[in-house]
Amino acid sequence: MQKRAIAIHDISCVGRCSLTVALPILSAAGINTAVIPTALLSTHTGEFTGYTNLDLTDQLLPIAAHLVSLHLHFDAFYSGYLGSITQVDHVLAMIEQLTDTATHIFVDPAFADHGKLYKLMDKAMPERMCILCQKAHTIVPNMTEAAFLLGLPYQSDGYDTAYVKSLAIALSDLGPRSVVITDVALEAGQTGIAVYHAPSKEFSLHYKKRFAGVFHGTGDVFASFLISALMGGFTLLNAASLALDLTHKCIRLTLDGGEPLRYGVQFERVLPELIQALAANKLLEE
Ligand code: PXL
Repeated sequence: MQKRAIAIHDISCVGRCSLTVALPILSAAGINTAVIPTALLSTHTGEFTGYTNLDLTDQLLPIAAHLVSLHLHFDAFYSGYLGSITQVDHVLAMIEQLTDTATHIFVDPAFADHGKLYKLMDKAMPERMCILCQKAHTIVPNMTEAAFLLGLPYQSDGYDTAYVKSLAIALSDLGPRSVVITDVALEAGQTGIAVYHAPSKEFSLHYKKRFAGVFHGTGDVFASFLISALMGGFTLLNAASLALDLTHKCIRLTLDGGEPLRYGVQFERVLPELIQALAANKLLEE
């Protein structure tokens, strides 16, 4: 049976983030993906100015009510960038309405990076997003979001493995069984992810060479690869490792291509590899 997901993020017309990466990546993974756009922006809010922003908050519950009447089962519920704390409350209501015990609830608490809230974010967002994370099976905060969700100050460097592990465990204690923290920098010149699976208590770190620059939308690209692999039957560890490899490749291709970084990363060129990895895993499973 084809898997079905519902993805709840904004649409930024230009800049390759949120729905304009989640939809193509999940679709390439063979997942029937429904979308609920939370806002319509002309671009993302990092490195662009003068963007338009149409808030779609008043559409969220009417859309959900109609979808409920269709009696659809979603294998994955995937929320990302949310424009306001009211939207977080609506997404909490949508979890009640649109998920069942077999739905994987995947929350990317996309509200901050590099120690700062995103431009339009309400200061109350970390606290409210924490309530949404409590309902999730899997969360994918970056290091800034991980600290802010726990009410801790952001540490840009000078931390150790024990600190990252303590963040991951504290986040999973909120509710999620799987926590993947991105943008973990334990050593100069490297960047990586921390993966914690609460049922097995397994914690691991995975690194790649760090490229200089700010890569917009890579949190969304990583999360979308991760959920695609999880839906494709990968274990958490294998899914996270594949998502890291593919995201790193997107960044490398983008730097080689010379396009301004504010336009996001060339994830399109990596989709064949995602499809191949999913097909190989399926063969192994059969
Ligand atoms: O990628 C996260 C994101 C999503 N949507 C909008 C954003 C950002 C990050 O800046 O501005 C509108």
